[in-house]
Amino acid sequence: MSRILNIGAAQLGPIQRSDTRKNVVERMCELLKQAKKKNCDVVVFPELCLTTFFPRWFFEDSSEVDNFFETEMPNKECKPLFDLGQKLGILFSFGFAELIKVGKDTKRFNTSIIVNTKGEIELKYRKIHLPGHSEFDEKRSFQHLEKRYFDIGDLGFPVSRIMNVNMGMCICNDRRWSETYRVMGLQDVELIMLGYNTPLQNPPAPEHDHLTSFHNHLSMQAGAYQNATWVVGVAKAGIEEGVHHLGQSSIISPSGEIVSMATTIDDELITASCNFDLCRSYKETWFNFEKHRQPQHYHLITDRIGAIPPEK
Ligand code: ING
Repeated sequence: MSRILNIGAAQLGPIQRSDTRKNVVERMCELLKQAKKKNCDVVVFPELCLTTFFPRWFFEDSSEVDNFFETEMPNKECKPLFDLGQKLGILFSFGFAELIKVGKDTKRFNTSIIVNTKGEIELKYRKIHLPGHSEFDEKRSFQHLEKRYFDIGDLGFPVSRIMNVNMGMCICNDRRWSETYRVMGLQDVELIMLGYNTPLQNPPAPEHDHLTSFHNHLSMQAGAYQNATWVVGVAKAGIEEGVHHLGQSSIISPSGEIVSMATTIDDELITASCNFDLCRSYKETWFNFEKHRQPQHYHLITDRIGAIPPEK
């Protein structure tokens, strides 16, 4: 009996600074209802999907930026989403800015959670690869201050068996780093759920801008194929506060093929019937890690941070 789940990628269009969490959650609930009509078992929402992508702005002190963070989850604003997921029997993941107190310290994370059909948080991930910069950069037409506002994730890349499938998460820039997928691949992951907020322009390298879409899919398709896992990448898309964000949310099979893709830059649900036994033929042949990997030659990957060129 094949292990098949109907997966929904619930892309969100832009969230403006004036949009409230209440009306964003209403949009997310509408997508969950559409997912139910399509018999979805699982729905993936984008990164930081309760507010506008605030790292595009510089805030001198944390009192202003903390308004974009959640200090508890679930909370009053998100309760309708948790309740609806439970009512519809849909497991879902979504990203939000998480603020926690650790003794006298405050920690801020770019976080994603999986909520099960009992409304419980089944798995949590905190973004490890934080792109951008930490100080105001006057050369940029918009900022990307994730290194200023978030701490590096402290939970690793956990994989858990949920609904008889090995599930893991990552967030946005994580998808560009092969280590992200391989650490989960070494835990036999079969479904990686990720959200992204990706501006079409990267001010430090405008010569890359025409390849934003290609690099988005290249990264996720390679990660899926090289680790024999399904990958669901979901955008917060469209023009947010004047910044154009990539759409093209996709569901990608362990073969690396895109089996479903969004065609708008607005709220849009795409779905696919995902057979998780498809992973096996890759895990037992090309990517039988136990049989083919030679970690005794891979030390540089963990021993070294930056590249060191050869002496000659
Ligand atoms: N966004 C981007 C990403 O990796 C980025 C980082 C910033 C890309 C600017 C291009 C331009 O898709 C996040 N949130 O990691």
